[in-house]
Amino acid sequence: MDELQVRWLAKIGLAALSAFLLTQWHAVASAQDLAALSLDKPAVIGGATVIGTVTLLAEAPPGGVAIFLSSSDVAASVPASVTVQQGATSATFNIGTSAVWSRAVVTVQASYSFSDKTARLVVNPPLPASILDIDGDGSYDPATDGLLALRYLFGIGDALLIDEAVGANAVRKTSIDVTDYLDWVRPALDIDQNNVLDPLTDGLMILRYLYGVRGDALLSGAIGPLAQRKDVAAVENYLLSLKPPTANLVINEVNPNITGSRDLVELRVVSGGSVAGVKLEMDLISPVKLADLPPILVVTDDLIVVHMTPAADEPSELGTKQECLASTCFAAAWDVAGAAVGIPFSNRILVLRKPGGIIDAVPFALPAGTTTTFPQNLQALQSAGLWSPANCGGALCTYVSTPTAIDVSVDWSGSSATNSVQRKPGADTNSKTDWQGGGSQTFGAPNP
Ligand SMILES: [Ca+2]
Ligand SMILES: [Ca+2]
Ligand SMILES: [Ca+2]
Ligand SMILES: [Ca+2]
Repeated sequence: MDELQVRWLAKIGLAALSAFLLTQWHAVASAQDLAALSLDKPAVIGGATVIGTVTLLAEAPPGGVAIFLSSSDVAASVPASVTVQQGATSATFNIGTSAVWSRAVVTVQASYSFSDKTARLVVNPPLPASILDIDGDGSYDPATDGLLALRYLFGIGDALLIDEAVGANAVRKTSIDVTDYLDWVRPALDIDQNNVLDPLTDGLMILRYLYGVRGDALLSGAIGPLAQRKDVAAVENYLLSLKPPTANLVINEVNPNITGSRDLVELRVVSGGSVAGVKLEMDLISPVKLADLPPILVVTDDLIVVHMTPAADEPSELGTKQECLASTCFAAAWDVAGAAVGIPFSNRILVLRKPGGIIDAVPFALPAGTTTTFPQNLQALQSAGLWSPANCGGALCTYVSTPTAIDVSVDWSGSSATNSVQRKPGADTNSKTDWQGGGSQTFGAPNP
């Protein structure tokens, strides 16, 4: 009973005191009774069921005890209450989860009288493509990704988990982010498929594979009891599936001129693989990030459409091309949510980049464009050997050179609310002749 309650009691007088004490007796006694709320797993892929357990400090009194439940997020649903039966100290309940497009961190709460307990549950999207890129920097590295996986399998968490083991461009930098990620992909780390996650078998093979060890040496002494995946070919194929190569892509269609900065960029897959770690940027000098591609696996001729300034119902598709149901998404293409910026309809270079290099880059210009930073950006692209011609008549390309910086760039003046500039099918000479301008846009479909 706190000071406020004492003062309040003094006001209402003794007549009410006995009634108050009767109701409070139970509450005060039971306030200590809710000992714990626990979940059978800390993370699931949306759609799975989690079992929660509430535990009392003492046996439930006659009539049992109703524990009220709540969830902070629609991704996880709990019953309104769960009853601990008379004489029991605990009860379990099911937590249903739903499919999500991005990670949802949910707080599940159990309340009994004045006592609350909470538990953290992470509801994840489908498994990512590049599972062994643990730190999410777009590359597979034994000294970072391999070490993180091994430490995790040894049960190491917190600061020791990530100590000197995340790459410079890591997306997952903190121990919480890395642990959440490994909890998510955990089922895939059972390399020898014996239903046991073991650092000295599964972890060792992951580390060896990332160090380039192949053949019998990959498996030597590292297959657990009752393993179902235990021959060299099966283990190598499985590990390869967790470590797909980075896909090769080209910028395929652009419209920088759509109302509300809802500009679109289409990418075409030249050779399949993962696009995790691939970024779409604008300009080489002082680049502006337009999009981080999600960790999906793509195949040759797949199309990816990046939506700038995406609406809430245009999330990046992570599992299938049909996840986005908005009328502005494309059923036959991967829709990707870009940054909340438009692409200025001026002179710009669009750049597709992966860790360690540029995948594709295209300079776009208007016949009378005067963007001051454009010539230097074009010169940087040419000097990197990524655009032809490599210069303008033997000199640096400027607005007054012959030809001009605009002459050697793709003319995107035909872009309008409905028209776009498009790569000619199959053309990839890194020059303006690869492109055609001003036709009706064909986002999410092959270019004509
Ligand atoms: Ca990595
Ligand atoms: Ca195993
Ligand atoms: Ca789609
Ligand atoms: Ca197209």
